[in-house]
Amino acid sequence: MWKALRSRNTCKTCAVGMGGQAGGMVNEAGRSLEMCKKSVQAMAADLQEAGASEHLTSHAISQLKLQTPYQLEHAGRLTQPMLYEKGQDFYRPISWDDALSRISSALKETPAEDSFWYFSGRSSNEAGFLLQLFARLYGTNNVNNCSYYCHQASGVGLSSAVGSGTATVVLDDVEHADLVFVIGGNPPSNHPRLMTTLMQVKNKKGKVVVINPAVEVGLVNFKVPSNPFSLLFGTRIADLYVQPHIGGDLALLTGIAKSIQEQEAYDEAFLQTYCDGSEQWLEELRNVPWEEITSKSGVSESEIREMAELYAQAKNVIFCWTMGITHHEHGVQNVQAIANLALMRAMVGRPHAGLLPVRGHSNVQGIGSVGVTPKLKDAIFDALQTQLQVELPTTPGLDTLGCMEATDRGELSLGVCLGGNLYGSNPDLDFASQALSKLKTLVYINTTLNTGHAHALADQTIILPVLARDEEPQRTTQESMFNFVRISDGGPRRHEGPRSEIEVITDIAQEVLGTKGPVDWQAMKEAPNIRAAISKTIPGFEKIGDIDQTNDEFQIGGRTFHEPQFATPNGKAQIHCHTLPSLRGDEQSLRLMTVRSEGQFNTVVYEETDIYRGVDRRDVILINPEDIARLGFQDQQQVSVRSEVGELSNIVIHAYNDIRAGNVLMYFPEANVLVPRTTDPQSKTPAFKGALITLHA
Ligand SMILES: Nc1nc2c(c(=O)[nH]1)N[C@H]1C(S)=C(S)[C@@H](COP(=O)(O)OP(=O)(O)OC[C@H]3O[C@@H](n4cnc5c(=O)[nH]c(N)nc54)[C@H](O)[C@@H]3O)O[C@H]1N2
Ligand SMILES: Nc1nc2c(c(=O)[nH]1)N[C@H]1C(S)=C(S)[C@@H](COP(=O)(O)OP(=O)(O)OC[C@H]3O[C@@H](n4cnc5c(=O)[nH]c(N)nc54)[C@H](O)[C@@H]3O)O[C@H]1N2
Ligand SMILES: [Mo]
Repeated sequence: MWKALRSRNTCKTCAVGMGGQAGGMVNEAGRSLEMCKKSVQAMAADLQEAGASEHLTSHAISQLKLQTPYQLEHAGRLTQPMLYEKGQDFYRPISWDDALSRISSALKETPAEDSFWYFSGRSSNEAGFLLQLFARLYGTNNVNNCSYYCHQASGVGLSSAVGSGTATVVLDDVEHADLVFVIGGNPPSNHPRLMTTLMQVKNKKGKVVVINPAVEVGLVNFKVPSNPFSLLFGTRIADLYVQPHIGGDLALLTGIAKSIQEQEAYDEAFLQTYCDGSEQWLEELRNVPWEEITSKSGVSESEIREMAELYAQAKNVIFCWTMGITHHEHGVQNVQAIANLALMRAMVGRPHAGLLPVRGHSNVQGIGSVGVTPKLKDAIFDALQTQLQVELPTTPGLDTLGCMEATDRGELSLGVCLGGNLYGSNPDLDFASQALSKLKTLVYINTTLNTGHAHALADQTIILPVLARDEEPQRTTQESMFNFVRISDGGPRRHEGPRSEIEVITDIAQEVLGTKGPVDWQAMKEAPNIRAAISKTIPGFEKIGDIDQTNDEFQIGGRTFHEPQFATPNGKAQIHCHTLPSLRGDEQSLRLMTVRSEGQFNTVVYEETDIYRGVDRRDVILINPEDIARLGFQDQQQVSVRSEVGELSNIVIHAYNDIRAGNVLMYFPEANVLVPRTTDPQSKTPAFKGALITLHA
């Protein structure tokens, strides 16, 4: 374990960007040597014995369906291709040759437009680039990634504001900030390494403001493991902790802006010189009544003014946010409101200040950069056509939920999933199972088992076992949330059986498209050749072409804004105006957020306990005692939880003071049964934090 964690590979968990050539426990600034429990757990999962294949042959589908994510994950590594055919009770092992030829035949028989291609964010840039290229040459743009269930609203919102969809800052900027806003995220649990950076900010007398309907203990006080003082006494994190209602952020952020305007603490010259749209926005801020802001956010005027006061006094401010902002019907508007607030005080377009969406999977950003999106950026589309001499489809491609819905309508018949758990990460799980079960062929490319392998079965379902990042025979690359490209050395395989993602993709592509096409798939088996193609076609990735010689990990060009020159067509940032949405719900219903516990990574559950929230089981609903009394229930009572799309029975009420009354918390992925398929119209991100539920004895 120790050796594996320190090997020269990018960390497998979140996108803070640990590892690469500095070794798995060192950050981008090359400074701290840090442990994170989640990376140990993810590594432990990959260090598991083989077992998943036997698990599938010894358990009937009906038994697998009863198993928890924990049981499936702990069945061991997948080492053999597995096949399930409708009507059978069990999966059965098949040879690689058989699996690949079944997949190739299915692809040849299916019109390309009837297929979809889903990617998680664990795979390498090289595998991502290759598979999206293959899918397009095969003939479809139904290519998307887990970002559509994650930070898509950040990408769309940021692009609309500054012309580029990722962080505007580098790690060093955050370390120099004197104020950091942490909005809608739980980094102690989900981005532990970011806590070291927050501690550094605090140690230099900087301040942290948290906006979150729940008080996350680690944001109040955190023990940074790599710092002995912090480990013993803890580091106080939040200077101000504000609890809006779920979905109240847009009103709250508008309120802070209004207060800044009232105190005339905004930078009028900056807005006029470097931004478009500020006049109308300032006018609207002037007119929006405080009453509307407080009732739609659930935060008092005095608290909002206190936040604005801290903001007005700060010189270098970083705004970070996570799923509490994006998992809403107005996710893009939330992100735009954060950008407005930052721009109004010239906090974008210079060093030590800016916008930082705290990304999820370790390479989700890279997967998006290298073209795993339904619509390619024009520059990439043109470069692929001219540099690789290929002809790409121009039909519109579907987003992730779009593919699920088209599948349910019977329009798609073949799906390929590179990693992830498409079923388990979906809203409305019953629908997800029903939709995916209508496919003729479903291909899962995974390292371990998950709930999708039990609940989402096509006529023919094939699971291909692959190597993890640190077992790859060749080097691969990943991109962090700071737009920094890392090299992973790979390493020795731990099991006979799994193949490299690159090998699997090129084999299928060669079989389906033949050897005579414009792309030499045989040559693409060599990762440096893939990098050469990426270097020629993906803007900002030019340096990746020499990386095998130079060994230089690099910052992607054109994304970090240290000057007020933005990536929009006229170089100016755009300010957006919004109508404030009302809070959801009424007297009887409660606003539900579906979130992660400390013991899980997305749909993979490593342990049942959530140490931060002090909860030792997952079949719970965390409710403020006021709501329990008001609705006539008791702490620890078993209830049914209902929403417009589903019901979960035998859920235990857990009295929880740290959540704002009127709002409740349940764990993803179990609670996905309750989440409707409501999406943000601009980003297509489901409102995983915007469900309404009622309780029943
Ligand atoms: N240990 C661990 N690490 C992970 C993951 C994991 O599952 N486990 N997953 C990875 C991935 S893919 C991602 S995307 C990130 C996710 O990282 P987070 O976004 O931190 O994850 P969530 O658990 O969804 O937490 C959302 C937070 O938003 C708050 N929240 C909910 N609704 C609202 C709202 O309306 N407004 C505001 N202001 N806050 C709200 C919740 O109280 C909670 O603290 O973590 C990554 N890292
Ligand atoms: N209700 C609710 N739903 C949500 C969310 C929420 O907060 N609430 N969060 C959403 C978010 S932010 C996200 S990102 C999605 C997560 O969506 P996904 O990325 O689809 O799901 P994961 O659970 O991360 O995928 C886990 C699987 O990845 C496979 N895997 C791990 N490493 C590798 C590898 O190196 N290669 C390959 N090929 N496979 C590998 C393993 O087999 C494992 O079972 O869920 C979304 N769904
Ligand atoms: Mo995510």
